[in-house]
Amino acid sequence: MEQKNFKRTLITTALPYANGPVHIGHLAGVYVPADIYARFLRLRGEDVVMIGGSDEHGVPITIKARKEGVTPQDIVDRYHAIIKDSFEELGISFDIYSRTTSDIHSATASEFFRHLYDHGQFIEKTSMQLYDEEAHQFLADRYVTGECPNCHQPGAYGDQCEKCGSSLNATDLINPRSAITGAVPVMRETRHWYLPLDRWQSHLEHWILDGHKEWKSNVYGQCKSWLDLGLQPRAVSRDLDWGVPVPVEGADGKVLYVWFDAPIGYISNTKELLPDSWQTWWKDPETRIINFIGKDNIVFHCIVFPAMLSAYGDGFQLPDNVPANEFLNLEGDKISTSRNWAVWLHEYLRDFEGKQDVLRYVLTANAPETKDNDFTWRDFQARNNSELVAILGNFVNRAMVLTHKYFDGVVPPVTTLEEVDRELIAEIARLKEEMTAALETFHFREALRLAMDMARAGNKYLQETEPWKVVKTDIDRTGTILNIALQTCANLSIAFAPFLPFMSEKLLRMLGGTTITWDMLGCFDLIPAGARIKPAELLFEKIDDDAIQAQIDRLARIKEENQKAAWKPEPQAPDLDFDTFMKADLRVGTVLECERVPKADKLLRFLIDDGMSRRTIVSGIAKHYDPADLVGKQVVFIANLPPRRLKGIESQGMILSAENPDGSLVVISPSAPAAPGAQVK
Ligand code: B3M
Ligand code: ZN
Repeated sequence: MEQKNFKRTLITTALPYANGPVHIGHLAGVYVPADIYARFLRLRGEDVVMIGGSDEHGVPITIKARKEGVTPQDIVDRYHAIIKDSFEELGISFDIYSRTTSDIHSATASEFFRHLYDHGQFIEKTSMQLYDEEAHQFLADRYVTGECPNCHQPGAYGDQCEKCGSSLNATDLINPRSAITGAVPVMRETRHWYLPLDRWQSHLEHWILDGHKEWKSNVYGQCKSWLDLGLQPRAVSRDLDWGVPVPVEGADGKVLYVWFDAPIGYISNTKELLPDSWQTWWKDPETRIINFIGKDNIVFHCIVFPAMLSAYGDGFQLPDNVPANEFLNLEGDKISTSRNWAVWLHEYLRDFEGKQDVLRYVLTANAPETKDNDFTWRDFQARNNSELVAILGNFVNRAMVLTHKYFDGVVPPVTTLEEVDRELIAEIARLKEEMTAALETFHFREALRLAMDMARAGNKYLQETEPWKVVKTDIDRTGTILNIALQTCANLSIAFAPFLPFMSEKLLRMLGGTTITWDMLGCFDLIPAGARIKPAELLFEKIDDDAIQAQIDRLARIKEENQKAAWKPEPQAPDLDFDTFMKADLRVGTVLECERVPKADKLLRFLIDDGMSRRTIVSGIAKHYDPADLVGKQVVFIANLPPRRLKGIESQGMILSAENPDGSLVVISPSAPAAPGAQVK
């Protein structure tokens, strides 16, 4: 766009694994920015296709299927439908959203492999790989976990460490374990096809390091460190029964590695959409290809897939840019599908019906463009209430309501422009320039802020011109002010169209408009004088505390469940000699009295019948019991500890209790009545 003249743009979006629904992390990282860009280019009248689809192969799918006792096809059918529907409802404007279990995809991926195979673009190698003898299966990728050899994080996957982001081979893991059975794998020989990335080293270096210095620094930096390390051959097949079969004699039981077939999905889906012209979108040098991805996908899109395309030849174009975002966290913690720590899109759409644009707004305003960012429900509420409602919604509402009030809903003409009017017009023209530059360079967060600045400028304009006062003395001037305000509303419907498509369309309809283009932005003759505007409806409504609290409570419940699930008993203490243990005098006692210790919120004072006499014991379990409930109960206590003073009370022993994963304490009691003073043996 800057240097070269392109005729069309092919936008691809990373294909989400169909092993779960999509969440706000996916949206903020890939789909919302891609959609903004696609909508922006379409508004400029450019020729665009936006390609999406589900990634339905790979180990995340088969693991999920095994866990649920269903087939991988069942899993992908379920999640593909949820993902596709929720994207559509959010207004992600794919030209096609297909899937990698389609026939056209198997045929395309298969042909791609075969072409590389026939042209000597692979090497075949026999190597030792991890094998699970209980499951009778080789363990590749996510089927094996272990300690990361780079950052030493436990639980790294066989293909990637999620902690440090490094891409791994299963055999690199320290202390590997099978994710299927937990077994310690053995080594077994197997034969695979490798793409010799080393052959493409200088080609890729030239293309990226010399040719694409304009890429985002996170993307360029990751590529550079990969290239600096020196590229190695990578296996592109796996011993699995779920995937596209390796189309070579004698390759039974072997499928294409998911990261080999998935990016070919971009091609298959283009073919499915445009059977006759797909090649133009992939092979014409005047096509510009943009891959929107998350940061964990950089190496596959910048190194592996370009090497595959180059190895294929036949005119396949490499991407012009690969805008990858960083990660979005949720309330301070990493989003995780397996820990259910996410805001799921389909659930959001159910809980916040009709508020698609609010989510799109918040995810863009807070997008992790240059560093990881945090989504919080309080921020979501604040951005809705104090930005969408109070700035954008408020301005449009004032302009429209005043027009109805003073001019019966008919757009008044402009008589003479004053300085303040010209300033607003100039301000909007300036903001347009800046927005355009930001959008062209994938700075969507900045572009959205500039769009909101237009609404701010509109509010300031009404504040300064005060049409509600002017109307008492000068109806012509009032008309001019409201004309300018309404033209500003029309400008807002254009400026926000890439970001908030539902709002934009509604606003345009209210103003009586029909079509918009990016060129029209900055014009002040968008709605003709004399035209009639529709009644003013609210564009946004306040989100109240209850709705937000319900979401915060849901997350708190999930956190608690996760803590419980992750709980493990303390490791066993070092050995104790028998004689020492025998010195401890453990007894049963009956609780005669129990009450709270004043000014000590943790302590209870017990009076215990210990068979010989009565003793006082102070115990730190006040948070877990109502003292009245303990009277009459039997407890176990250590009788021969030296007395201790707690809050001025002498405690003559220690009551035993057990600590649960959630920190709650339960008192240990005999399972049937025992004589007070009976020794515990
Ligand atoms: N499914 C990984 C991911 O969801 C993978 C992307 C494929 S893009 C061709 O992060
Ligand atoms: Zn690591």
